[in-house]
Amino acid sequence: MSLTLHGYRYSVYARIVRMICAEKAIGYRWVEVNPFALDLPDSYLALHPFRRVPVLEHDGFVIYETVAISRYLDEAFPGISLQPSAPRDRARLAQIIAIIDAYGYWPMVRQVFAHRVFRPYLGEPADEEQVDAGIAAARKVLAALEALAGDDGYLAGDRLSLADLHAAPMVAYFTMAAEGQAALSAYPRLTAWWGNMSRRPSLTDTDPFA
Ligand SMILES: N[C@@H](CCC(=O)N[C@@H](CS)C(=O)NCC(=O)O)C(=O)O
Repeated sequence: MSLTLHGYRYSVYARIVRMICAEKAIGYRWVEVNPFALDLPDSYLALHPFRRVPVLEHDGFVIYETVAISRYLDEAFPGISLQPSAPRDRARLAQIIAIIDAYGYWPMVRQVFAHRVFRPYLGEPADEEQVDAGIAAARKVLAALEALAGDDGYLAGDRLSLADLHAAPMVAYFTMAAEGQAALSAYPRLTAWWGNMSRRPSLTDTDPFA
């Protein structure tokens, strides 16, 4: 069996896939790709025409888009199941992941984390307006997730699912910013959820800043 994950060490989307592999004890070969590089080789663009990471290759089967990769890994490999079976729980899982992708990634990662944490880390200037706009937009996402989260400490259903693993890398980056940490603390269910998720080995073992 050959499994290769093309990803960028700082990518939250690649980290989602790495967390799934960790939770299901799936071994893989990691190929580092910086999607922001201007000189991405044609061989990579043949795998991902939209110049993003991650891409998964499994015995010649190539797939990109994290939602598709996540479901494939959960369904094609043994280990704990990361998708509920009840239709409403499955719908909730899909809804939460869609909210995170459509409304959460940009403000939490590309505005708050990028401008408060990553640019300063690289010695580059931060844009305070981006941080402020990101916090304002992220509050709406956090409020929505707070309202949807389950009673058992997980986002969808009563146990760990792809929804938790999709959210965790983005919340990890968001809360590296003091403003992000403060914003999250206004939401008690999410704060309790994050208290547990932030200690999971699948998250801590994939921390690019550790
Ligand atoms: N819809 C894609 C999004 C992946 C994505 O945006 N990855 C980021 C890194 S976290 C990336 O490759 N960014 C490069 C860019 O924006 O040019 C997925 O779900 O896999």
